[in-house]
Amino acid sequence: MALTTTASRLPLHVKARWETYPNSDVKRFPVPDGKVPWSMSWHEYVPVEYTNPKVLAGPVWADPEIRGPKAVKMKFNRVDGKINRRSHMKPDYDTPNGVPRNPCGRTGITGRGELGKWGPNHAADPLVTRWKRDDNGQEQIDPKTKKKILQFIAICRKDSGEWAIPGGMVDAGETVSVTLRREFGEEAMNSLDAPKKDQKKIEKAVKDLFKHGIEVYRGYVDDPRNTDNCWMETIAVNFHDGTGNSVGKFALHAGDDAGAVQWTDISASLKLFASHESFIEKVAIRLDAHW
Ligand code: RP5
Repeated sequence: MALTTTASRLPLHVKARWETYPNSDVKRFPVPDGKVPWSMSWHEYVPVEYTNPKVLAGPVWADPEIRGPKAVKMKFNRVDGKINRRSHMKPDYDTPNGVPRNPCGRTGITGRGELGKWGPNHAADPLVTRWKRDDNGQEQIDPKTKKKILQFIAICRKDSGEWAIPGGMVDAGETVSVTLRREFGEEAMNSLDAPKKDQKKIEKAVKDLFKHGIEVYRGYVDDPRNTDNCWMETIAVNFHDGTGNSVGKFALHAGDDAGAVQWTDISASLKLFASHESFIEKVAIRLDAHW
């Protein structure tokens, strides 16, 4: 079960307090569990300010500055033009001095780090599953729990080298269902181990499977890129190929280099990027699978 802060009942983030900020040498100001909630006063708190120069350079996916002489006003807690700045978990997150404050508490870093948007950065995570089968098509049972073993399509992230759900950011103006299909296509389909002539069949199988998703999670992600002023939120949706005759029958490259993709057995011993294990656990519970 996920830990929560006693003060807020929101999840207690852990990876968002990891000492070294991703892809940098920046060290976070250490935040002990008890000082995570903003409701705990802490005068000695001196977070480190950090925004990656590639974010400051102003690519299309990044916001402009909201502080200083070139400050641009944004509509937080609302849909702002094509950008959804509402939070799934806290509809009225605080914006002291016009700067959003992470509803899950202190992270030891201010600014945007690697993230483009102030406040919530919305993502979508497609959780594509099938039952594990032997060569005769027989479903595999875990000897201890006596429950069927699920597999999901995992990718190896190029940035951190960690295994993860093939999710991605919701682009400005995009619906979550489009993001789910696009990210799955970009990150997992390219590695399908299938001859060219089968690609059309695969595309159709994915299209059909993605018509019947079940949402398993909506809210905060304990992502190591989070800061005091911006954070990841996601909608995770399960697309289960129960018969194994749809996407489940296609082999994936089980490579061990960066950017690899593979069917991965689901169990409590999984170690994944951000809080992805907790989304997978929800799918295991939903399908009464081995965990
Ligand atoms: C996580 O980051 C989300 O759950 C999603 O999987 C991912 C989106 O970020 P990118 O993969 O686009 O970097 O917080």
